[in-house]
Amino acid sequence: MGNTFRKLFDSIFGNKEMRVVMLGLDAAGKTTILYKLHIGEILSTVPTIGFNVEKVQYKNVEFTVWDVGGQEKLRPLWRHYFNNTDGLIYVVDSCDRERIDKAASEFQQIINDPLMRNSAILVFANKQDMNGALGTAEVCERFGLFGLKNRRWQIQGTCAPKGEGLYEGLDWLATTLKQMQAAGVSTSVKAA
Ligand SMILES: Nc1nc2c(ncn2[C@@H]2O[C@H](COP(=O)(O)OP(=O)(O)OP(=O)(O)O)[C@@H](O)[C@H]2O)c(=O)[nH]1
Ligand SMILES: [Mg+2]
Repeated sequence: MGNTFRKLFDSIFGNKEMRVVMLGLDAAGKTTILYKLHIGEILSTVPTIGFNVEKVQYKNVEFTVWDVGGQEKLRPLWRHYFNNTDGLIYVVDSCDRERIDKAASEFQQIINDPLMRNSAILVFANKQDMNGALGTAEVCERFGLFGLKNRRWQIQGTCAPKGEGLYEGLDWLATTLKQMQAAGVSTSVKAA
């Protein structure tokens, strides 16, 4: 479809394209989530060096999801993915109690970046199937989510290999981004 026709088609049928960046510390479960959403299968993953990107269609929204490697040496590269991003999916290993504060400080740094100031924020408290996982209320508290001002955010408990919670999260993201855009709120910021 040509670009102009595609835009007209999308405006009639309410289709939207959204750019989403998925971040979180290494081994949080990002790549597992991306492939569960994209092909519905459990794949074994290797640590991501660089990024994976896939399109995920859900409820009239075509999400382009960028899954970026979370190892410490790769984190300085995250900001290169912030430009023009509508939504952040931040994935937390809810069992990794030792690194929960590190996960929280990296999260705060992302959402306070000027390029991310308008993006909707979805936190996946992943690995809920494991004994000792922090619950969503505790992750909320450790992440300071209740104190966020003028931000649209949601937290969702997930178990990525089983797909549990993933579509509930995407549902929220699709609805929220559509509402924000319908209200004339821009969800992304373009780098100057
Ligand atoms: N038990 C359990 N294991 C999970 C879950 N999600 C992911 N895993 C496992 O956690 C490990 C790391 O998952 P990845 O998806 O590779 O993690 P990642 O966030 O992409 O890591 P980087 O690419 O290094 O940033 C894999 O062995 C997954 O099978 C979950 O919900 N429960
Ligand atoms: Mg990965």
